Amino acid sequence: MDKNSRIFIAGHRGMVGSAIKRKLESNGYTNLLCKTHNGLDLTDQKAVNEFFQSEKPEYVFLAAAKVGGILANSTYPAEFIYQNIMIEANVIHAAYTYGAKKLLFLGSSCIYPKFAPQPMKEEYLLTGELEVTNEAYAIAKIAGIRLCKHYNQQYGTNFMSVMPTNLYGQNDNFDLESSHVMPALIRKFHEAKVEGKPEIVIWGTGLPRREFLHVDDMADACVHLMENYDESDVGEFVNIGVGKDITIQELAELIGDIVGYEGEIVYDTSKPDGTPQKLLDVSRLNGLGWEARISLKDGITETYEWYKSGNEPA
Ligand code: GFB
Repeated sequence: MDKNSRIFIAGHRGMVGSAIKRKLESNGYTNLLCKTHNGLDLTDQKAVNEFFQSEKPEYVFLAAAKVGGILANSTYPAEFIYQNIMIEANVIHAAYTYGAKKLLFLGSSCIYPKFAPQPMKEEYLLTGELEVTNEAYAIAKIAGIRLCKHYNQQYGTNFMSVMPTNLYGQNDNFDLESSHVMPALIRKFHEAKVEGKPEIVIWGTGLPRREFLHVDDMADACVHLMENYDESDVGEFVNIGVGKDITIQELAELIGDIVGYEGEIVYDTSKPDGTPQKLLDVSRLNGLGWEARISLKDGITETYEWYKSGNEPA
């Protein structure tokens, strides 16, 4: 990528897209193409084609997606499968049609089988049943990965896919119904502390294990891959994570310490646990010269400060 290459960040207002934008800007890229949802509806094929025809992006970061936590995924499966499939199909096909040089598609670690051996290697994809709470989203993301693979195979495109673990950081969604566990717990602990509540409620048993990657590390990895590698180097896709996980209970205790909450933690076992463990094998990524730098404690502290400062999404 040259510093003045035309780079399209699909989803630049989301948590991941905004972090990629910050990273590209700090690396000196000057020609970033960004469109708000009102300016360009990525589920509208005609609009996407017109955008690609007029702007001819050379590099595409496909970070736009309908995302959410365990409750949103299981409550609105039709929206998750429809919107994600439409966005992926439209953007990937337009990138091919209008000759993008390279595209980076973001998958998700939840697309591996529910009971995949841990840590999960790239080759475990499609070797078993999916987790029911996010099956719709997972099917859509698998479709995106296979779109890239088959366009490369048939048309000789250079479309890479990456498989991030659970992400967190600034511009995350802190809505308690639709968010992931990290922002939900930061908010719950903060409000409980401010309001002097004697206990806070965590969903599920607290026993599931999750791996958390700060979104600035994620953006750094995406830009590193885009700058230095082609699809033939990464294989079908590459995991992006830290290679370490913790239980939801340990996460809650860590957030409680950072926030300074001294009340009790109780577990609402009527809420789903989801996949028992999600831990990525990151050896392929390490072999491509990248590893995560931001510790969980530092990342949560920074995210909590951002949350408290009342920042609006970029
Ligand atoms: O982050 P999360 O919503 O999604 O939940 P997944 C992770 C774990 O935290 C589950 C528990 O075991 C939840 O039951 N948990 C505890 C909570 N308290 C809370 C809370 O207040 N809010 C939330 N949200 N969870 C998602 C997928 O799975 O991961 C998506 O549904 C996506 O498709 C995303 O892949 C990365 O890690 O279970």
